[in-house]
Amino acid sequence: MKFVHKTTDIHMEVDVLAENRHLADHNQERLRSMGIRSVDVMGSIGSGKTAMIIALSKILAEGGVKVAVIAGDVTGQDDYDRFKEAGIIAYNVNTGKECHLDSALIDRALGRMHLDGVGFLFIENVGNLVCPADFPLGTDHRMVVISVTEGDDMVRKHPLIFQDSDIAVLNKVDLAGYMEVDVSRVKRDYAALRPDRALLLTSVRTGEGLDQVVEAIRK
Ligand SMILES: Nc1nc2c(ncn2[C@@H]2O[C@H](COP(=O)(O)OP(=O)(O)OP(=O)(O)O)[C@@H](O)[C@H]2O)c(=O)[nH]1
Ligand SMILES: [Mg+2]
Repeated sequence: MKFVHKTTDIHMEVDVLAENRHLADHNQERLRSMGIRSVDVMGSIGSGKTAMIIALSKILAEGGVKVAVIAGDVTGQDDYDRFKEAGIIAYNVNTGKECHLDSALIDRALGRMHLDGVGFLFIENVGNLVCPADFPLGTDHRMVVISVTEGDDMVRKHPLIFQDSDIAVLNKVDLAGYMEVDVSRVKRDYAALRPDRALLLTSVRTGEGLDQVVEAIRK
């Protein structure tokens, strides 16, 4: 009896992930047909995802690109309010108890947003380095943002999300000295996982490294 129960659980998980991937393909087709480039911004809680999206949007807007954001949070609209205040087209998605966005939530959001003339869409995922990894949303890029305030072991502790992302950023490097974090150690950990890619070092506070992130997301 116990064995049967376990088997059922596994099939349910496979179904959920397969359904998510199916809808992710649908989201990708929809965004591409509208000429919208897109990035799923994942990362640890408080690593600077919202601040970075606002800073990147400003750079893209200066280059004539109209930007929209889907703000994903468990509850509330704090990040949504910050995007609106920054003059960015924004849509708020609350996941309730879930610790990640999924393709169905993005499908629904895209159906309700006014995206005329938008060239770039950021999706801010729920802040954590575990759940979002299994749920691609159909974006062109998946970016993971960590910061020096979480210490130097995030890549070692959460390898999956770094393996499943094509862009990885270590933010708040302006605080590395205060936090006594060895940035080169984080770079080495990432290089061991993804020898084909470089960890991007940024400070939204000083603007360091942001141009490299823009270059990566525009590829
Ligand atoms: N010193 C410094 N502070 C930063 C930097 N980037 C963001 N912050 C600050 O870090 C705090 C958290 O930034 P958010 O942008 O809210 O982080 P987040 O990842 O969106 O947070 P959640 O959505 O709650 O997971 C804010 O007080 C930011 O001003 C940075 O590069 N340097
Ligand atoms: Mg945020």
